[in-house]
Amino acid sequence: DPSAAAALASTSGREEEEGGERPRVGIIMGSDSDLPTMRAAAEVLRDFGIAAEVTVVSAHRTPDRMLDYARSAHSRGINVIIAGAGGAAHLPGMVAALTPLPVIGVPVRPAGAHLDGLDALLSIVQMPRGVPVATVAIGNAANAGLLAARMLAAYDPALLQKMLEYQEGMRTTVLAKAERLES
Ligand code: RP5
Repeated sequence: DPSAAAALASTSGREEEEGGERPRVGIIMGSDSDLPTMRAAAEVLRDFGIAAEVTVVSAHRTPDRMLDYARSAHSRGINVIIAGAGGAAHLPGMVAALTPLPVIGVPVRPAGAHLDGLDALLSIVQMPRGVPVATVAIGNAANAGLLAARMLAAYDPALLQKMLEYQEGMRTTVLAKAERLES
């Protein structure tokens, strides 16, 4: 899909331009067709001011690239990897096998998929003991971004403060809605 590919290039370019910082989160996906889902993770991280890189790495179609990416991520300064894939979603688990970094898996529901993303969810969540992948709900890349932000915030007081403010924002939004409903 050429438009998704263009969006992918501009997302990763923008991240580099904006902060000029080295990326701390690697957002990877099995195909550019996963971008409409995975974009939410990049947006959350941008809102928290966390530099991220975005690219396509396929366990099945580019296995050598997956090996290189996963083995080198920690020495390049990446702290957390978010990996999304649909169908036989082996990318997050294989990357977790190859890196010491925390890996967050996003089950993607490809357009027109027969199993509605359940195949990807089960492929990602059922990891054997010793090789953890933190799996979010089908299609919920925003939560993957938030989880990565929380991991980094645990060691970063300024980021922790932003997370508290984000939570407070949710609380006040919900309370305002409840009040409107009750009135
Ligand atoms: C998976 O196959 C990808 O992660 C994607 O969700 C799915 C379909 O890929 P395309 O055929 O659209 O490239 O590997």
